[in-house]
Amino acid sequence: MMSTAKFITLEGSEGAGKTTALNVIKATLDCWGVTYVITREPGGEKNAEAIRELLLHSEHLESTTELLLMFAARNEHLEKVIRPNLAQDIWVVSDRFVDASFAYQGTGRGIAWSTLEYFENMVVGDTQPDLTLYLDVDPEVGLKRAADRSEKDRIEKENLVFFENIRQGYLKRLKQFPQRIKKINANRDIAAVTQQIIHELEKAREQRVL
Ligand code: Z5A
Repeated sequence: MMSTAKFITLEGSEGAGKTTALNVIKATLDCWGVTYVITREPGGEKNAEAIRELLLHSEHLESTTELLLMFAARNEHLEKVIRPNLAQDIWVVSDRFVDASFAYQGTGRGIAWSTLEYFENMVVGDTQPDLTLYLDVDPEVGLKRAADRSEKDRIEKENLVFFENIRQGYLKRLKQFPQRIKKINANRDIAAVTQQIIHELEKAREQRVL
Protein backbone atom coordinates (compact mmCIF):
# COMPACT_ATOMS: atom_id res chain seq x y z
CA MET A 1 0.00 0.00 0.00
CA MET A 2 1.18 3.55 -0.71
CA SER A 3 2.30 5.63 2.26
CA THR A 4 -0.13 8.32 3.37
CA ALA A 5 2.36 10.04 5.69
CA LYS A 6 2.72 13.79 5.30
CA PHE A 7 5.71 16.10 5.30
CA ILE A 8 5.37 19.45 7.11
CA THR A 9 8.03 22.13 7.27
CA LEU A 10 8.39 25.23 9.38
CA GLU A 11 10.19 28.35 8.20
CA GLY A 12 10.89 31.86 9.40
CA SER A 13 13.76 34.20 10.03
CA GLU A 14 15.52 35.09 13.25
CA GLY A 15 13.23 35.38 16.30
CA ALA A 16 10.10 34.38 14.37
CA GLY A 17 9.10 31.94 17.13
CA LYS A 18 9.74 28.56 15.53
CA THR A 19 10.19 26.83 18.88
CA THR A 20 6.70 27.81 20.03
CA ALA A 21 5.23 26.95 16.62
CA LEU A 22 6.82 23.50 16.71
CA ASN A 23 5.12 22.79 20.03
CA VAL A 24 1.76 23.81 18.55
CA ILE A 25 2.28 21.47 15.59
CA LYS A 26 3.24 18.60 17.93
CA ALA A 27 0.15 19.14 20.11
CA THR A 28 -2.11 19.18 17.02
CA LEU A 29 -0.60 16.00 15.56
CA ASP A 30 -0.92 14.29 18.97
CA CYS A 31 -4.58 15.29 18.95
CA TRP A 32 -5.00 13.73 15.50
CA GLY A 33 -3.34 10.51 16.70
CA VAL A 34 -0.64 10.74 14.04
CA THR A 35 2.78 9.06 14.33
CA TYR A 36 5.53 11.54 13.51
CA VAL A 37 9.18 12.48 13.90
CA ILE A 38 10.48 15.97 14.50
CA THR A 39 13.68 16.89 12.77
CA ARG A 40 15.62 19.96 11.66
CA GLU A 41 17.87 21.53 9.05
CA PRO A 42 20.71 21.93 8.76
CA GLY A 43 21.06 18.64 10.66
CA GLY A 44 18.59 15.97 11.65
CA GLU A 45 21.01 13.12 10.95
CA LYS A 46 24.53 12.23 12.20
CA ASN A 47 26.54 13.46 9.19
CA ALA A 48 24.20 16.38 8.64
CA GLU A 49 24.62 17.43 12.29
CA ALA A 50 28.41 17.41 11.80
CA ILE A 51 27.93 19.66 8.77
CA ARG A 52 25.63 21.90 10.86
CA GLU A 53 28.47 22.39 13.32
CA LEU A 54 30.72 23.58 10.48
CA LEU A 55 27.99 25.81 9.06
CA LEU A 56 27.07 27.56 12.27
CA HIS A 57 30.40 27.74 14.05
CA SER A 58 33.12 28.20 11.42
CA GLU A 59 34.78 31.59 11.61
CA HIS A 60 34.17 32.32 7.92
CA LEU A 61 32.61 30.44 5.00
CA GLU A 62 32.38 31.47 1.37
CA SER A 63 28.76 31.78 0.20
CA THR A 64 29.15 28.96 -2.34
CA THR A 65 30.67 26.72 0.34
CA GLU A 66 27.71 27.52 2.59
CA LEU A 67 25.28 26.61 -0.20
CA LEU A 68 27.03 23.32 -0.99
CA LEU A 69 27.19 22.34 2.68
CA MET A 70 23.47 23.12 3.17
CA PHE A 71 22.57 20.84 0.27
CA ALA A 72 25.08 18.15 1.31
CA ALA A 73 23.49 18.07 4.77
CA ARG A 74 20.02 18.07 3.18
CA ASN A 75 20.90 15.09 0.99
CA GLU A 76 21.99 13.03 4.02
CA HIS A 77 18.86 14.13 5.89
CA LEU A 78 16.55 13.25 3.01
CA GLU A 79 18.12 9.87 2.28
CA LYS A 80 18.49 8.69 5.87
CA VAL A 81 15.64 10.33 7.78
CA ILE A 82 12.94 12.03 5.71
CA ARG A 83 12.31 9.49 2.93
CA PRO A 84 12.66 6.35 5.12
CA ASN A 85 10.17 7.70 7.68
CA LEU A 86 7.64 8.76 5.06
CA ALA A 87 7.97 5.34 3.43
CA GLN A 88 7.11 3.71 6.77
CA ASP A 89 4.00 5.86 7.08
CA ILE A 90 5.55 8.12 9.70
CA TRP A 91 4.90 11.84 9.28
CA VAL A 92 7.91 14.15 9.21
CA VAL A 93 7.98 17.66 10.67
CA SER A 94 11.14 19.57 9.83
CA ASP A 95 12.25 22.80 11.46
CA ARG A 96 13.45 24.45 8.21
CA PHE A 97 13.99 22.84 4.79
CA VAL A 98 14.75 23.92 1.22
CA ASP A 99 12.84 27.25 1.32
CA ALA A 100 15.45 28.41 3.85
CA SER A 101 18.18 27.96 1.21
CA PHE A 102 16.29 30.20 -1.22
CA ALA A 103 15.88 32.83 1.49
CA TYR A 104 19.30 32.69 3.19
CA GLN A 105 21.66 31.62 0.40
CA GLY A 106 19.47 33.11 -2.36
CA THR A 107 18.25 36.61 -1.49
CA GLY A 108 20.41 36.69 1.68
CA ARG A 109 23.81 35.88 0.15
CA GLY A 110 22.92 36.77 -3.44
CA ILE A 111 23.20 33.33 -5.08
CA ALA A 112 21.11 33.08 -8.26
CA TRP A 113 17.63 31.59 -7.92
CA SER A 114 18.35 29.33 -10.91
CA THR A 115 21.39 27.84 -9.11
CA LEU A 116 19.22 27.08 -6.11
CA GLU A 117 16.59 25.49 -8.36
CA TYR A 118 19.29 23.32 -9.91
CA PHE A 119 20.31 21.95 -6.49
CA GLU A 120 16.69 21.68 -5.41
CA ASN A 121 15.94 19.45 -8.41
CA MET A 122 19.04 17.38 -7.82
CA VAL A 123 18.67 16.84 -4.06
CA VAL A 124 15.02 17.33 -3.13
CA GLY A 125 13.36 16.14 -6.34
CA ASP A 126 9.73 15.43 -5.65
CA THR A 127 10.17 15.07 -1.88
CA GLN A 128 8.59 18.48 -1.37
CA PRO A 129 6.62 19.27 1.79
CA ASP A 130 2.86 18.85 1.73
CA LEU A 131 2.54 21.98 3.87
CA THR A 132 4.96 24.71 4.89
CA LEU A 133 4.15 27.17 7.65
CA TYR A 134 6.15 30.34 7.17
CA LEU A 135 6.34 32.57 10.25
CA ASP A 136 6.60 36.06 8.84
CA VAL A 137 8.14 38.54 11.25
CA ASP A 138 9.35 42.09 10.81
CA PRO A 139 13.16 41.72 11.03
CA GLU A 140 13.38 44.46 13.68
CA VAL A 141 10.85 42.66 15.87
CA GLY A 142 12.55 39.29 15.31
CA LEU A 143 16.04 40.56 16.04
CA LYS A 144 14.82 42.26 19.23
CA ARG A 145 13.29 38.99 20.44
CA ALA A 146 16.40 37.01 19.53
CA ALA A 147 18.69 39.53 21.26
CA ASP A 148 17.51 38.31 24.64
CA ARG A 149 18.64 34.77 23.88
CA SER A 150 21.96 32.96 24.31
CA GLU A 151 25.12 33.57 22.26
CA LYS A 152 24.62 34.12 18.53
CA ASP A 153 25.91 31.69 15.88
CA ARG A 154 27.70 32.80 12.67
CA ILE A 155 24.53 33.43 10.63
CA GLU A 156 22.65 35.11 13.49
CA LYS A 157 25.43 37.72 13.68
CA GLU A 158 24.35 39.20 10.32
CA ASN A 159 22.76 42.68 10.18
CA LEU A 160 19.23 43.98 9.68
CA VAL A 161 19.60 44.37 5.88
CA PHE A 162 20.53 40.67 5.60
CA PHE A 163 17.38 39.66 7.50
CA GLU A 164 15.24 42.03 5.40
CA ASN A 165 16.60 40.29 2.28
CA ILE A 166 15.79 36.92 3.80
CA ARG A 167 12.22 37.99 4.34
CA GLN A 168 12.00 39.03 0.68
CA GLY A 169 13.29 35.58 -0.30
CA TYR A 170 10.62 33.84 1.73
CA LEU A 171 7.93 36.12 0.29
CA LYS A 172 9.14 35.32 -3.23
CA ARG A 173 8.85 31.57 -2.51
CA LEU A 174 5.39 32.14 -1.05
CA LYS A 175 4.32 33.86 -4.27
CA GLN A 176 5.66 30.92 -6.29
CA PHE A 177 3.99 28.25 -4.14
CA PRO A 178 0.84 29.75 -2.57
CA GLN A 179 -0.85 26.35 -2.29
CA ARG A 180 1.95 24.81 -0.24
CA ILE A 181 3.30 27.74 1.80
CA LYS A 182 1.03 29.44 4.31
CA LYS A 183 2.07 32.74 5.84
CA ILE A 184 1.59 33.15 9.57
CA ASN A 185 1.70 36.71 10.91
CA ALA A 186 4.32 36.22 13.63
CA ASN A 187 4.48 39.87 14.69
CA ARG A 188 1.54 39.29 17.01
CA ASP A 189 1.51 37.79 20.50
CA ILE A 190 2.00 34.06 21.05
CA ALA A 191 -1.74 33.37 21.56
CA ALA A 192 -2.68 34.93 18.19
CA VAL A 193 0.16 33.14 16.38
CA THR A 194 -0.84 29.83 17.96
CA GLN A 195 -4.44 30.29 16.88
CA GLN A 196 -3.46 30.93 13.25
CA ILE A 197 -1.16 27.89 13.16
CA ILE A 198 -3.94 25.63 14.44
CA HIS A 199 -6.33 27.16 11.91
CA GLU A 200 -3.93 26.48 8.99
CA LEU A 201 -3.33 22.90 10.14
CA GLU A 202 -7.03 22.19 10.50
CA LYS A 203 -7.82 23.78 7.16
CA ALA A 204 -5.15 21.63 5.48
CA ARG A 205 -6.63 18.55 7.18
CA GLU A 206 -10.13 19.43 5.96
CA GLN A 207 -8.82 19.94 2.44
CA ARG A 208 -6.97 16.59 2.64
CA VAL A 209 -3.62 18.29 2.11
CA LEU A 210 -2.71 16.66 5.44
N1 Z5A B 1 19.93 28.10 7.27
C1 Z5A B 1 20.36 28.52 6.02
O1 Z5A B 1 21.07 29.53 5.91
N2 Z5A B 1 20.02 27.79 4.92
C2 Z5A B 1 19.28 26.66 4.99
O2 Z5A B 1 19.01 26.03 3.96
C3 Z5A B 1 18.84 26.24 6.30
C4 Z5A B 1 19.18 26.99 7.39
C5 Z5A B 1 18.02 25.00 6.41
C6 Z5A B 1 20.11 27.57 11.78
O3 Z5A B 1 18.75 27.51 11.86
C7 Z5A B 1 20.57 28.59 10.78
O4 Z5A B 1 20.74 27.99 9.48
C8 Z5A B 1 19.57 29.70 10.59
C9 Z5A B 1 19.22 29.67 9.12
C10 Z5A B 1 20.30 28.88 8.47
N3 Z5A B 1 20.25 30.89 10.94
N4 Z5A B 1 19.74 31.95 11.30
N5 Z5A B 1 19.37 32.93 11.63
P1 Z5A B 1 17.98 27.26 13.25
O5 Z5A B 1 16.58 27.06 12.83
O6 Z5A B 1 18.61 26.16 13.97
O7 Z5A B 1 18.20 28.60 14.10
P2 Z5A B 1 17.35 29.91 14.29
O8 Z5A B 1 16.91 30.58 13.09
O9 Z5A B 1 18.21 30.72 15.14
O10 Z5A B 1 15.98 29.46 14.95
P3 Z5A B 1 15.52 29.23 16.44
O11 Z5A B 1 16.41 29.93 17.42
O12 Z5A B 1 15.36 27.78 16.67
O13 Z5A B 1 14.06 29.84 16.43
P4 Z5A B 1 13.51 31.32 16.31
O14 Z5A B 1 12.26 31.28 15.54
O15 Z5A B 1 14.58 32.24 15.80
O16 Z5A B 1 13.29 31.75 17.76
P5 Z5A B 1 12.50 31.16 19.03
O17 Z5A B 1 13.51 30.64 20.02
O18 Z5A B 1 11.41 30.29 18.67
O19 Z5A B 1 11.91 32.54 19.60
C11 Z5A B 1 12.75 33.63 19.93
C12 Z5A B 1 12.31 34.30 21.24
O20 Z5A B 1 11.09 35.02 21.02
C13 Z5A B 1 12.02 33.33 22.38
O21 Z5A B 1 12.48 33.91 23.57
C14 Z5A B 1 10.49 33.23 22.38
O22 Z5A B 1 9.97 32.95 23.65
C15 Z5A B 1 10.09 34.61 21.90
N6 Z5A B 1 8.83 34.62 21.12
C16 Z5A B 1 8.43 33.67 20.25
N7 Z5A B 1 7.26 34.01 19.67
C17 Z5A B 1 6.91 35.21 20.20
C18 Z5A B 1 5.79 36.08 20.02
N8 Z5A B 1 4.81 35.81 19.16
N9 Z5A B 1 5.78 37.23 20.73
C19 Z5A B 1 6.78 37.54 21.59
N10 Z5A B 1 7.85 36.75 21.83
C20 Z5A B 1 7.92 35.61 21.14
